[in-house]
Amino acid sequence: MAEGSPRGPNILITGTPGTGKTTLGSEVSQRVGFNYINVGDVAKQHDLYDGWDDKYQCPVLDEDRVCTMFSFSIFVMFQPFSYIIDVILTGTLDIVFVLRTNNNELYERLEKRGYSGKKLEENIQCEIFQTILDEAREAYKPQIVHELPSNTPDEMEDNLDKILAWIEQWTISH
Ligand code: DAT
Repeated sequence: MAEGSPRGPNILITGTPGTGKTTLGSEVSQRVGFNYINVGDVAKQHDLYDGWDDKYQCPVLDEDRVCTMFSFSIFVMFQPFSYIIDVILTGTLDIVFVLRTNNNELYERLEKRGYSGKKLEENIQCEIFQTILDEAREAYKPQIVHELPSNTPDEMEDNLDKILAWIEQWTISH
């Protein structure tokens, strides 16, 4: 973005692994030309970890270093493991979308991804107890947090349309 031009909105797409963040986030960014940042991938590349989470069997994100790294971003896509959403991006986010998927569907997607045993069960429990939605509502102003169903390709299309419409409105009003 050129210097002096207005910034684009910061959008967080979050949800339990397998709910469709990567698919939807890539699609949105392609359509509108925003930077697309998959926080999970960047954390992996730069080793932005601080320990290991036994429950979800994944690395724990080093939130301070992640925040430093993403302070420049105009489009943020967060790939949660257990640490989910308590990244201190609060001040910079304009909207948060939490993707939700039914248990059976999510189970199949995660199994296909190679999850099994405790890791699979814990992630399904995470979705059943709407952990990420609750954490999002606690971490951000509830009015900017929106729940989106993500069970079928049609729902993915609807979500894409909703996000694109929101971006258009945001752009008009800024
Ligand atoms: P995440 O980034 O949240 O881990 P993903 O985008 O990698 O999830 O999607 C996981 C798998 O599920 C992938 O094979 C695409 C599929 N998928 C995602 N959202 C979907 C939807 N709304 N309907 C059908 N399949 C979907």
